[in-house]
Amino acid sequence: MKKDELYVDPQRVVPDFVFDERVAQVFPDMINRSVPGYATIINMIGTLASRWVAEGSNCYDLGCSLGAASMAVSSAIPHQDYALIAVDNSLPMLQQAAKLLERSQQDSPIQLVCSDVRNVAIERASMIILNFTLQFIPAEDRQSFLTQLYDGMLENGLLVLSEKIALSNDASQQLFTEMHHSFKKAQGYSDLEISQKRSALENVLIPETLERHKARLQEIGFTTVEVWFQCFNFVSLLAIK
Ligand code: GEK
Repeated sequence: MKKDELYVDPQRVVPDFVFDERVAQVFPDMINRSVPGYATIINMIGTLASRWVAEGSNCYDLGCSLGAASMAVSSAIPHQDYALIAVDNSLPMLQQAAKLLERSQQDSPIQLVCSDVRNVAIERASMIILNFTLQFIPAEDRQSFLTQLYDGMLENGLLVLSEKIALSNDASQQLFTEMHHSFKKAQGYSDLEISQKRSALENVLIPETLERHKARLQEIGFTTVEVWFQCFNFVSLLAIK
């Protein structure tokens, strides 16, 4: 696995973050060292899939990056009678995902699709995974996008929504930001790398509060909405139709 050193050198102007070829090359290292609990979340997505992905249904991994969640799903499901549609709008990320899939030699029904997740027709979905993707969708589109997902889900279908969150209490926001930075330092990132990455993401990754996420999912119609994972300002929710 190639090490993420994208922000090691000082940059006069830090451009907005994009999922380009350079990011695709180092992505597994980047996300594991940036998102506390990422490996656990990926594992548990497999566990959730083994309960939810019904025969004859579709499972969607939206914003799939290199396909880690899709691979966890396909390893966890005992039958082959489902379609797994993994979507990302970054071609370099998908090309890297295709290489990894080929190498893994998994006999799985994963279809890689290069598209904006907002343009995907969702049908007969028993499970939809949004693992740290919604945060990159413009805030004004989130309600209609999630409604579109809800409409394409089967009764009792599962949405897994993982997000970096903002905290409405300023002291808590400060505390969790500091704890996240401590986590990144412990993972070997320098203060300069942390601050340059933060600037790069500032206009690109827009976090919302947990209360906002929960209220919106309930408003759309999901019957059960629960946090199943949290580490500092990183959460994963499950929402059942
Ligand atoms: C994982 N889920 O490893 N349409 C399609 N893809 C998008 C869009 C969009 N509008 N916006 C962003 N992306 C993965 C990790 S990473 C999270 C997800 C992170 C894609 C983007 O290209 C990237 O691959 C992914 O969403 C977000 O389980 O890097 O913090």
